[in-house]
Amino acid sequence: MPTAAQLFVKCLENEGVDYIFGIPGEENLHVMDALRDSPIKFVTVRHEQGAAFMADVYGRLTGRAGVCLATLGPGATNLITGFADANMDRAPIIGLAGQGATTRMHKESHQILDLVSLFAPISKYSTEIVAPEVIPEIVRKAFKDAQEEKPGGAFISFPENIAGMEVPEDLHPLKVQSATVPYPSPVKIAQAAELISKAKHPIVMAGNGVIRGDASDALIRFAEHLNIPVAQTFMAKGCIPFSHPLSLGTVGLQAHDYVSFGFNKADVVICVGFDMVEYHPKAWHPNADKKIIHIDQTYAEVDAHYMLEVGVLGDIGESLDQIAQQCEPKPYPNIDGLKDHIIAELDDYADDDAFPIKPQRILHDTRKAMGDDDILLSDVGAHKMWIARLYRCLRPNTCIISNGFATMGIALPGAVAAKMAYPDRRILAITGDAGFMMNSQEIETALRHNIAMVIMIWHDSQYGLIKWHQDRRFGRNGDISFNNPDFVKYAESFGAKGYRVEITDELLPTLEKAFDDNTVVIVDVPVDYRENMKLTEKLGQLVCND
Ligand SMILES: Cc1ncc(C[n+]2csc(CCOP(=O)(O)OP(=O)(O)O)c2C)c(N)n1
Repeated sequence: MPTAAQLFVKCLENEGVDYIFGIPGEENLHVMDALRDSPIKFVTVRHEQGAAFMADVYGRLTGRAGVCLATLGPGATNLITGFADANMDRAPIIGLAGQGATTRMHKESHQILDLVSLFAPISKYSTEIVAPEVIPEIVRKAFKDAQEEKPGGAFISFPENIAGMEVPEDLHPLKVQSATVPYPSPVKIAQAAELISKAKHPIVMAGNGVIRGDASDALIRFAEHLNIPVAQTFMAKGCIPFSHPLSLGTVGLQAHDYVSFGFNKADVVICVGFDMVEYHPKAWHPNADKKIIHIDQTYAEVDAHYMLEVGVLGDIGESLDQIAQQCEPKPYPNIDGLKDHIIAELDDYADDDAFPIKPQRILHDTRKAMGDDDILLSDVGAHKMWIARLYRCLRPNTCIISNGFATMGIALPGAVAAKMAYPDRRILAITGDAGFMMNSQEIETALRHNIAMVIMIWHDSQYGLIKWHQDRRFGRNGDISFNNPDFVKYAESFGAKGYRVEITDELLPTLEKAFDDNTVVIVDVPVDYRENMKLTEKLGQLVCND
């Protein structure tokens, strides 16, 4: 008779799981042994946080839940940060942890923690397998909850004594039924169309829900048919190409930016797949005086600055197409000036050979090195703000930014998962030196799995974003500096390659060489973060004339 662990692994196979990222432990020996007979590949990592970030990014890129595994107690607590990141960034993720036997869970006992309660606030579903026969239901429910809108985390604690129990041969995984997205209500479609028809200056605010809902093409059709400009949140980059004449670029930097002029002028804001965990409505709607149309698969969150005029629930692409059919096109909006500033910011620095290198020049050269479908993963810090503003993203899911939980340390392990999901694309992690050191151990994992990826470190020996905030708020800073290892030698000590850029014009050729090396390569890039406060000052002086 099969064991409960074998049935569990069959259920994972049934869900289409390709990889499990994790660290084996004593309490999941049965599961690990069952994996020996499974096509699922186990990716042994060097820290459970790395596993959770890999599952996070794998889930975000594929729409299928990424799976991470740890042992009980300290293994499970190490999963928490990456798991919480996935949950708040709306990436489907399954967390699996071993647990002590049910016969010792009622008392103080070695390494035992109430894991179900620990994961409850950071997941949509958190449960324990208390009997082998419920495994098919638990696994199906976990994947269904994790993958359906809004996606997020599902956690399963698997006590070791249950995992070793025998189960009847006729217990099978449950059938996977694909989610049906509801059709939008014709009444709501008509209301939204009427509001847009009457609007003088409508604007679209697109969020990551557009990409998750595979509605990017519909969004472009909608914008083109009605001549409505589209701003994107950090996590929606690429839902409309930056180069599209109706794309306003990215919003989300709390400071006043060029794109926000579009919002100042707007009377109707059409929020499509927008998620306020990313960008608080108060930041773009301070006077709560505009009419909001919410188009999404799920209900809008309540917020004093996000009171709806109309909510259209259901398939996003379908909703956009139907609304567009019921509206007359608007006159072409006068928006050229807004994006021109951003384009000029990049182009003006194309030949800037000052050293250390300015963020604008780094991103200019980075764009040149990356093909349209290649994937850039940003870590969290000042570099993320520059990437969000200036990286000209052309396709959905080609610039991955964590902006729900906004967790440092995601980019390097995320890049490992991105390469596994898309082996034929160039994968670039851009990270600060602090975020890099948080999960640099996964370089070894990447090398062991023959993952080719480039890790570009923006080197300033400081928590750059925090210095920026301190300078901006208080005009002085402190407790933000640290020392770094020699990143080139550090790379080489793993058996990876390392390059230090010492002349600005070497950046692009170094990046090209790094990709051609076809292994794990660190590119150490000294960055000139004096540009941070210059940007703050420049944006602070912006005056909106219309
Ligand atoms: C895990 C985690 N810890 C702390 C923070 C708060 N935080 C955000 S950015 C930042 C500094 C990042 O420094 P670095 O990685 O060097 O990037 P830089 O800002 O210099 O580009 C900190 C401490 C966070 N977002 N995530």
